Amino acid sequence: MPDLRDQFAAAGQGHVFHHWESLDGAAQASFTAQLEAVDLPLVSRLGALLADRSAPLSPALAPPVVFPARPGAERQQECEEATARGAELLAAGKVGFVLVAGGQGSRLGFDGPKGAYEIGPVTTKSLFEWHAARIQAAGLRHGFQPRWYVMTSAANDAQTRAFFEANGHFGFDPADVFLFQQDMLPALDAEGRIVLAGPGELFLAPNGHGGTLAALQSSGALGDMASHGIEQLSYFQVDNPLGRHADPLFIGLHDLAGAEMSSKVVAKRDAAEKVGVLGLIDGALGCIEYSDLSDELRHAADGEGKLLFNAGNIAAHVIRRDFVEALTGGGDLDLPWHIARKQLKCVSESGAQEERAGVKFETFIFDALARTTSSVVLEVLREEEFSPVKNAEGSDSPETCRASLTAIAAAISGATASAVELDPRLAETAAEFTSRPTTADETPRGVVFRPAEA
Ligand code: UD2
Repeated sequence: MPDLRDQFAAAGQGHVFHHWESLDGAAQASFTAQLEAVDLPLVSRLGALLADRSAPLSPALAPPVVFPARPGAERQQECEEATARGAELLAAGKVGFVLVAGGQGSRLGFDGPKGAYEIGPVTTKSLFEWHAARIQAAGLRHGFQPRWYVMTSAANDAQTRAFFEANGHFGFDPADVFLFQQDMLPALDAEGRIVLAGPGELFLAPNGHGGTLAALQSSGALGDMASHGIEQLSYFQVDNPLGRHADPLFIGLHDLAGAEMSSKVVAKRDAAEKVGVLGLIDGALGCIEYSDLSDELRHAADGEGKLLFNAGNIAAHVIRRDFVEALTGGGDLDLPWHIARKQLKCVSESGAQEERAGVKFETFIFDALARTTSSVVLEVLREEEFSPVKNAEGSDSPETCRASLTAIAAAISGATASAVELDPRLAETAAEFTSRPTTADETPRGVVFRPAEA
């Protein structure tokens, strides 16, 4: 123990041992394990970021080149070639599926991993199950056995594993599901001191979805992909059940462009919508956070009167495996750190519970876009591909998401109930759907269609 105490004291973090003597043996052991996992040099660098009072830079911002959602006739051939290429990569099993689900989803107010949230408009299908079905649908359509990589964090790993077990891995062979954990980081107070959640417990938070890259490497997921011949990663977030994770056009455009990392975007609802937009930041592709766009740029219009910064980031990417290998191979990924200021529930030096202003640190996956030499930005239609569950009520809530799922299912099936659900495995194979008799579910809430094999 003296070693660990000395190391923390030397880093100006000796206060974490304040309650040490009050802990019993088991508590001391678990606290020691937490402390040993802390990267003290990194904590010092993060503390220095807080101390840096220099004025923020004002980079030059410009809109990106976007491949339109409704391409004109002059692009038909390109679309056909790309779609064929994407389908070929899928059929050859060269695409792996990466779901990021390590976040805490606190805005939804749901106690449990967000993926366990039941989102089916008619059934109790969870977000996890929805994603699973979408991936399986791709396997059915293109004739391959998909591998699914799911990122959790210490905040929800055990619960997520239990949920997968309890639900029979949603029809996946467990050997085809690779769960891995991102790293956690200690939160700091305004002076850069590590915050304690309890007398023998650090206040830890997931290190942001940028942590996916390092975690793919350290968990062995990248190696697993290589051994299965996977060359491209289809990356997506847990909160959007509309995501088309095996979109041949997107995968094909990305591959034919020789892109390292590509992105899907939707047109912003209006200037006020609080989403990040893809854009050029001092000439490098990235995501411009809502709060970083001045009022003037937020409302600026192009020649056709459309918003100039209109490429709303839906956080769906295709990423080349060897790009992730190159970024993580040197051991220091060095994505920029983003600071989130929060009120943290913690324990004071006197041992009392209190709320204190603190800071969490995260890196973001889209900052890797700046490292690409080639990247495709594909616009897709919001009503077809983006209706996330973020808030308990209002916009981007379970209610709006179920309405979106219903609208899609109703359009495909012709059903007119207020809640309609179409199993994604069937939606992806719509051609078969039209030739198969539909069965109405008994449930009074609505109508549900299932494929014969589901
Ligand atoms: C994200 C984007 C925003 C927009 C929106 C689209 C950021 C900062 N903003 O907003 O620009 O594209 O999504 O829906 O990303 N996650 C982890 N580990 C973490 C943090 C997050 O796995 O440490 C996962 C999380 O489980 C979820 C996804 O990343 O699947 C998005 O996280 P979020 O809810 O914090 O992102 P949000 O909605 O603020």
